[in-house]
Amino acid sequence: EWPVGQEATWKTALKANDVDEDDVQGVANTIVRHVTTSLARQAGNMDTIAAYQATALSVRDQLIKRWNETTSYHTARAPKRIYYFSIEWLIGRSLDNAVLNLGMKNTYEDASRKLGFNFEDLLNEERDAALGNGGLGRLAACYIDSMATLSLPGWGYGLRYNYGIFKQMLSKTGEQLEAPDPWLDRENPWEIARLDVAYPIRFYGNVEPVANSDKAVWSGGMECLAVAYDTPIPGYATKNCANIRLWSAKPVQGFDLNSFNAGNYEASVHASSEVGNITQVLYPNDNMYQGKLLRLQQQYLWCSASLQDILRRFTKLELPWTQLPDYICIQMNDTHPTIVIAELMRILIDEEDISYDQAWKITTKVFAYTNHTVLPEALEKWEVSLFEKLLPRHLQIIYRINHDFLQQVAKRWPNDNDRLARMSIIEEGTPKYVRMAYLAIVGSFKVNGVAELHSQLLQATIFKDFVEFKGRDHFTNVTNGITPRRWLLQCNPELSALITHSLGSEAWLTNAQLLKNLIPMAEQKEFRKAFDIIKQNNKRRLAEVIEQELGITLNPRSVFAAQIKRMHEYKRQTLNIFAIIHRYLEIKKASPADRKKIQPWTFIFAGKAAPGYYIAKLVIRLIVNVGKIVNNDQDVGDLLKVVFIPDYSVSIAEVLIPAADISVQISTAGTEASGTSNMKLALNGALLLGTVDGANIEIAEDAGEDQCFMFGYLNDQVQQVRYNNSYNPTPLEQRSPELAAVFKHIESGAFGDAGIYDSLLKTVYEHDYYLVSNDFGSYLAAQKLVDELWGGDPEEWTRKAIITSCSMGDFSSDRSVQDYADGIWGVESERVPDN
Ligand code: TH1
Repeated sequence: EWPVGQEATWKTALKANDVDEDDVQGVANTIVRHVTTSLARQAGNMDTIAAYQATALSVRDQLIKRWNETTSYHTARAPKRIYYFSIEWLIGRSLDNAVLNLGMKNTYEDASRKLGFNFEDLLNEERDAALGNGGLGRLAACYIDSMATLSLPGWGYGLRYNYGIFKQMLSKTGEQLEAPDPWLDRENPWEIARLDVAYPIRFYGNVEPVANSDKAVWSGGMECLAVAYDTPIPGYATKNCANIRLWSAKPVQGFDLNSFNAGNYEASVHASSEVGNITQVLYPNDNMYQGKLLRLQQQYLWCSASLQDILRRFTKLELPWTQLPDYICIQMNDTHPTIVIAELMRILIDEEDISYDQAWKITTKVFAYTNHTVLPEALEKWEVSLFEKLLPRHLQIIYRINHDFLQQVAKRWPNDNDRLARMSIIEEGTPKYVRMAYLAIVGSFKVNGVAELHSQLLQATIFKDFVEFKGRDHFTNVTNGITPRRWLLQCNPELSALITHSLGSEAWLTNAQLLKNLIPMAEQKEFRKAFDIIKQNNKRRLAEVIEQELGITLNPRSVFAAQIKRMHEYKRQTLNIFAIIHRYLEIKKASPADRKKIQPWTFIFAGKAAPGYYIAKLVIRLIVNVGKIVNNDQDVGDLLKVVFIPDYSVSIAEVLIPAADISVQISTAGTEASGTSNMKLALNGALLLGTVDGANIEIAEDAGEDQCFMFGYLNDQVQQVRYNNSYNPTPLEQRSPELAAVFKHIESGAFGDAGIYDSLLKTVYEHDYYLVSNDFGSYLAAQKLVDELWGGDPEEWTRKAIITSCSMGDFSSDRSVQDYADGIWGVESERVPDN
């Protein structure tokens, strides 16, 4: 391996660069070396930003070492690999997570103290990597953490947006303002630019058929390059390190040489601007599809580059193409990467000379598809004309796939034209559309939903025809999960220490089922007290941040109820804010003596609205303005506070979640596919106040319904109620007199000029598609039960919180990822030996 005769020098050098996990001076040495070399500063001359950067670079060295060992081990072993394709990666910060997963947190704390810094301060200098909107992007981040921790041979693939999710600010009148998120303005120590790993990507152009074959030649149009940037992801308690490879678009040539030579400098740079746009910015829609050309360009660049990269790795094995499915599996995180199916077909047919039929056999054994939503407005449908312009060859292939597929359908159901129209990958009409979910189902060997109810719903509703055609086995469920490393160990160090102490080991961090061994501790007063103190400390920590940032003083003895998620009608932040106004009116009505019996609540909201989502933005405005009135009302005092925390992020979630007493999960039944903040909050001991929807159902099952406050119409009643709301409407006064009173109060101008919320109220007055009025009464009733427990039996509350937290083992993303590995991917652990 080594240059002949130089082995000793190499080995000595490698050894000299090694730092033991507990070698404080050694770690300090590497930090100082980065200050004086990488950062080019005089030793000692550094502020906290520089100290953070040098520390991050030191940690990065550790990661790269493991990354190298993992890659060469996997190359030598050549196992089947799993590739997780996600258009969003909502990673957040990496420093704390990395040192914890490396088992070096103490060492780094000591080293920074010895260099004159407080490690906690350094952590706060890091910017979030916010390349995602919400649950879907954060799920990918949790899954790659689990893939690394389970030592699975797997990589993530995505896009390196120059701008992540926008920064949210609030105007004086409570309106959401958006600013760009220039997260790369400071150098990103967590990425490794691989300027040598670049693939050509074509857009537009022409297709020429090749006579007597399935092949075609696609040429012309616009070419650019996709360049790789790697983010190493360390596993916990393993040397394995996974990778997220993100692509950045770059012009094939920086400028046009001809114009440059002709002295036309401006024209020479100009040509590349369309290419430069492609990976500029993340689309800020969650659960909402917008058929924009630039988005399709993003999807194709990402998929084509990733696939070329994967196939290059496979071809080094010098195996026949028929063995591709034995060596690779590609998991599609929603339909965003579905074009990769047509891309694999194109490469196999046009570039590798494989027949169409053979290519299809191979292709349909490689892909699996995860669906994350049943909301019709979120399902991707590309206009055929746009598709044809940008990706003409792919459209041809999709037509062929559809043709063969419909022929099979027609064979099974002769003369059923309705069925053919329903199932066609091409939606006929003006305009015509490509239905990406259908293409994903037809091109995959497995389709899954993300919680039990959601998976059942998929099979019973939007994919029913496909279940009949493909068979039950084509569809399955993998309930979502969250990584206990970030969502307990990192964000709640005190509770983690209590758990480790009580279990006598850290094994729960890789085997979350062990948490249930602590359930009996809920009966012990001492343990309850310890648990309670930790919750109080976390609440105080949050209250301090809110006091500092927003100038609102909170009562840490009040119920902290958190609804923290994207703003969306189906998630019903409306239900919550209307109930808050109701509570406010009750407090105002009560006599001073009666007020003493009212339980104090703090309602905490955080979440962004898509910039074009008018109603969601109005809800933010209402929440903020209700807060302004309520928080400053002398009659109310400590009994009610309403806080909207701007610019919700992974880092903010890490402070909010450990401080919550109540987890507000109140989507209309059947609308929230899974939810994942419900899992994070429960793991940190918040009681579930929720509807019978998504993963709430499984959380309540595991924690025990006694621990939860469930309410609202069930999924199977929603259709009927919705129908009645539209076609046999009753006045709001009858559906819910309490809500009618709340609306009256809003309309009186109590929270800003009369009229500003009219269009929001109208959605309820009229169709009330999300059943806000229908569920209002039972939501109030559920809150009343919360009041009784909080005021009546605090010990019992803590008991329930402990039981909830310790029952969440099933919601570790390790369990989810293991389910995928066993049930779908067919990949096994390949652990780098410890030596
Ligand atoms: C979310 C779902 O709404 C949520 O219920 C689920 O827990 C989460 O995915 C993870 O599975 C979704 N996010 C998106 C984002 C886009 C399109 C569809 C969905 S569904 C852009």
